Amino acid sequence: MILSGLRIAILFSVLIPLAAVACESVDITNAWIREPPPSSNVAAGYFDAMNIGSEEQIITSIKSSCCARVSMHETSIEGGRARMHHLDALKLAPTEKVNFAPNGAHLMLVGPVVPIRSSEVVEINFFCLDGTSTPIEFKVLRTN
Ligand SMILES: [Cu+2]
Repeated sequence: MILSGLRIAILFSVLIPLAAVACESVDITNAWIREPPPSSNVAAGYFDAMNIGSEEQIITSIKSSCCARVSMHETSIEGGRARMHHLDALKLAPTEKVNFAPNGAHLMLVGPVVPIRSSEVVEINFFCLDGTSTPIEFKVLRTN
């Protein structure tokens, strides 16, 4: 009996922070930035996001001291050409997973003020609609 009570207490201690801090119920994994050419003023970041909570979550902005500007972009093919569009927000239904991946949606990092070179780590903050945020470490990877 004592043991099962303890188990319940542990369970609640795990679940309550997720419910209380909304952005923490967005699980961000595989966060990485493609190392840009040395002369480039832009870089692209990628990640997988999953809503592990029970309510819809909306990522409303992404900020980092790494760069002058960070925004979410999606890519579409129009007339055989890839075009980027600004994404105002990213909505995630419960259990929904989205992938920001090469040739698709990505983070656009403009005007880096820190070196975005392979083996560096760049911290990027995800902000949710309720004002909470979660910091994510993006690894810079060389792909060529
Ligand atoms: Cu872009």
